[in-house]
Amino acid sequence: MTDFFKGLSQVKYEGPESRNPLAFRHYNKDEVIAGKRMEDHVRPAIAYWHTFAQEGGDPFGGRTFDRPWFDKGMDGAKLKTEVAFEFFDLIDVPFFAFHDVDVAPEGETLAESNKNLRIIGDLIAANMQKSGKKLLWGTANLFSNRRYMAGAATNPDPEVFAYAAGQVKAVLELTNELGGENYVLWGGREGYETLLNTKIGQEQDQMARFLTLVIEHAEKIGFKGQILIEPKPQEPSKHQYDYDVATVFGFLQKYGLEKKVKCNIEVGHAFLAGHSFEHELAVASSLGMLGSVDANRNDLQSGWDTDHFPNNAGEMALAFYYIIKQGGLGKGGFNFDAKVRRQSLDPADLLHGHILGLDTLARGLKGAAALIADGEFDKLLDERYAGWNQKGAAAMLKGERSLEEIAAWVHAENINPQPRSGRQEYLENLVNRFV
Ligand code: XUL
Ligand code: CO
Repeated sequence: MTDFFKGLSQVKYEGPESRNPLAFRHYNKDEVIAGKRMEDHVRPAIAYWHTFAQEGGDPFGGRTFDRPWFDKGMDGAKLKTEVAFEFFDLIDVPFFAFHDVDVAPEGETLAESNKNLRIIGDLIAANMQKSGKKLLWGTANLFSNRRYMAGAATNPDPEVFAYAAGQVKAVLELTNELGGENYVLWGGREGYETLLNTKIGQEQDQMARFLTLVIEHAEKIGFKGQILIEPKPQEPSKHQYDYDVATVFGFLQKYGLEKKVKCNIEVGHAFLAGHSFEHELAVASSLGMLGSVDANRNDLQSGWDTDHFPNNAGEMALAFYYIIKQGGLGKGGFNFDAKVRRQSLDPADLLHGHILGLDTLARGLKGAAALIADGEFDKLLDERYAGWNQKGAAAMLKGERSLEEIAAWVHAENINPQPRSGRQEYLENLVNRFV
């Protein structure tokens, strides 16, 4: 036991009236909602990078957090592992997620980095065994080191591609050994700053080759988890190739990979792409691509990817609507890709952030479940499209009518469509009843 969280005890559900700031008011993991325990709907995960590796810096000033594992090499990494598992227990969340460099320091060579990762990987495995905590996903950091400044898979230098492949091999194998349920590839610096030095087609071919290598190796080592791509339109590159769900799907289809990969959708990334979070979820779900979620929010005034903790229950209700409708996230979950602000120095602040996130998700989940149980919302949606169930319309959709036949039908029946209200405000009021 370390003394990092000295004086703090496990966060419990105390109900909406509780005045205890270190209690859940809405997140009650064992409460059954729409036939499933809340925890099994949400499958929440703690992001190692924001919770234990983040230093509190911003572009105008460095580290504000004082963590006893900073700058301490492998001894620090070991202490960080112990503290991480103490945190998973305090916040009582079943999953976590990590990049290689979050858990173990990078070495001078790939061999040295792999050795560090292996040592900490064994420590993580022992802690998982003891605690019953599970790995939602693993990933490789292919963007922080300067070798990746022009991308990893999409780098003009094939040696960088090869180095990144070596790095992913090690993290994918560790993820597999730890029973990870997903492996995530976020684009990092796969994109470009200026077209003046960039061959887009060449870079896309490289990215597809890299992804294919990862999929093949995952199959070879018997990895049973999902491979996920996390779309993001900009940051760190001006133009990121995995712009949004639709762009990722088009890319995967071009290279015949759309059945092998799903998406990890992040709230803040959806906003950066000019979409709402629920838009990205709805598109992914309709394409069979909704795999997992990175839960957070952006500061909507700054227009940056600020990774605040979620605080909008209404937004989460619409998100859960699509998740419940598709029967849940399967192997996916809600990873809190969110960080406390740079002035939130205390260990307890890490708990406050995650309590906010979990309570917000719980309120959203309950709202969506109530909206679905009530039934009017789905009924109105079905009614809006009911015309398509009629024989002639159904035949038209199936491709059984030519343009000539359709035109003839309009003339024969004297069809003259009358506009109907889209009832947006009615629907917004309906949603408000449950959120
Ligand atoms: C970056 C981001 C990453 C990925 C994992 O914006 O969201 O933290 O989730 O690499
Ligand atoms: Co993310």
